[in-house]
Amino acid sequence: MKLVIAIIRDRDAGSAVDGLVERGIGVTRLASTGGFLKDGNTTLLVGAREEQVEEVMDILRERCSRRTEVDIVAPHSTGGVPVWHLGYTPIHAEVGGATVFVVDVDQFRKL
Ligand code: 2BA
Repeated sequence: MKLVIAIIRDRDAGSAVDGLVERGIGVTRLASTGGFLKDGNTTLLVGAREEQVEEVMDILRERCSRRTEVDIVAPHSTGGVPVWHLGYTPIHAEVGGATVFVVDVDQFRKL
């Protein structure tokens, strides 16, 4: 048994969850926030048999939009300085696709 932890864009989450559920693969959807952009994203927890992992990857590949580059202007840390001194920093980042961790599951039980 494996646990696939996939961090994806919010806009791709519905389609990815539907793709997994349609194939009978269990999934839990969590609201998360990226540390760099400090923007909302979605984390999927997918418990899968070892032989299902590539199927999960295929669904994520198919359902999560391709990576694109974005330029945004984000508030930078105030480092304790009062908020009216908040500065803004231009950030260039690649977004989209999926960041995926696959970990071994020691036990999977439903009690
Ligand atoms: P964020 O941390 O908000 O990062 C969003 C995107 O910003 C990243 O996309 C990457 O293209 C860029 N980025 C992140 N850190 C950077 C840095 N120090 N310098 C320059 N650019 C940087 P992804 O790599 O696809 O990551 C998407 C989201 O996946 C991340 O959102 C974070 O929530 C998660 N993530 C990525 N790598 C992770 C890791 N090693 N451990 C845990 N979560 C991770």
